[in-house]
Order: sequence, then C-alpha cells, then structure tokens
Amino acid sequence: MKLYYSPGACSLATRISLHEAGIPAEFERVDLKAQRTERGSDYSAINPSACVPLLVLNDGETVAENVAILKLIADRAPELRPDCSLAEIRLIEMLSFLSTELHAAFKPYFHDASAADLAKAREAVVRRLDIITNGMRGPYLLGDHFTVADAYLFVMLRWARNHEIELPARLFALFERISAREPVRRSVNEEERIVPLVSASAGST
Ligand SMILES: N[C@@H](CCC(=O)N[C@@H](CS)C(=O)NCC(=O)O)C(=O)O
Repeated sequence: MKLYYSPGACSLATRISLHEAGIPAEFERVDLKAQRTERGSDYSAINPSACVPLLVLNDGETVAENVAILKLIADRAPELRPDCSLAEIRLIEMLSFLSTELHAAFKPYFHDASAADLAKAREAVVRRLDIITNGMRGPYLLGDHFTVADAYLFVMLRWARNHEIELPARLFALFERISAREPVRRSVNEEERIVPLVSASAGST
C-alpha cells in the first residue's frame, strides 16, 4: 500500500493505523499548498479532492476520506475494531463524528481565519471534546482496547495541544495512553524527522 500524507495532518491517523496493524506501506509526502508530491507529481491529478490522506491499495485502487480509509484498515486488522455490541455501527458512528464534527471544527485553524472565527472554532472544538469525553466507553474511546478511532482522535488531540486548548482530564489521560504506544511513537517520529519538502521537491526522492 501507499499513503499520500502531510506531516502532522489527519493522514497521521492512517500511518498510525497501518503501523498498529503491521501492514507494510510506503509513504509519499504531499505539499498541500503547491499540490506537488515529494516525487514531483501533480497531486490534484492523483486526488481530485486535493486532500490527504489518500491510500493506494496493492491492486492500484485508491481510497480517499479518513472514515473510509480507517474502516478499511480496521476490516483488515480486526484487533483495531471495537468489540462492544453494535461494534461496526459504533465504529462508523465515532469515525463520522470525528470527521464531520471535530475535524470540521478545527478547519478555521488551518486557514486565514479572523480572531473572532478562531474564538468560535475553539468553542466548537471544546464542546465536541466534551461530548467525546462523556461518551467514552472505557480507557480507550470505544472500550478497553485501541481502535482506529483512537488514532484519528489522537491526531486532533495533538492539534488541540498545539493550539493550547485544554483537554478534559479523561481525554488527557487517553492522549497520554495513546502517545505511549510503540506504533504511535514510531509514526510521530517518522513524521517529525521529515525535512521540509521545499528542500526535497527539486530533486527525486
Ligand atoms: N474529507 C476529508 C478531509 C481531509 C482533510 O481535511 N485533510 C486536510 C489535512 S488534515 C487537507 O488535506 N487539507 C488540505 C486543504 O484543505 O487544502 C477526509 O476526511 O479525509
């Protein structure tokens, strides 16, 4: 498989899930502003939605959208699925909430938003983090073990930390619990030690 990603973006959830699942993959970085990949390809021609993540399967099929990609990995790695009742539904329910509510609430932070819009965004994020905290089904989001939903949430808890949004105590504990996992530390290290794309984009990989 191959993941198109941008360091620290939501595509980190896919990298974490792949490593947690032990699925071998290659990773190609995307400069989202320039819409160029590190190998010099025009990314908008590869993914018309111009967003990361994009996963290319071994048979050449591409899958976009966090919810679909994370569901696909969970389907291939049953240990990354919840095992509560209505497990499949609970996973889709949580991934949808993370995508359409929490992730969407962060969007102003990534665009040139006014101070007033950022204040509204902060309120929206805090409200949604409270909903997630109150709905936690165990030490992890959906029960007693890590699922792909935790990977997605983890990325956004990092964004919250970067924007000095205080986490409820239970979510902070969850953040620490996820951070300590070996595949998560590996994923974060891989993305943090990447040199700026500008210096790599002129040449080949
Ligand atoms: N609907 C997409 C949204 C993904 C998304 O917002 N990705 C961000 C990175 S976290 C991105 O690529 N942003 C580029 C842009 O908005 O121009 C999904 O859920 O996969």
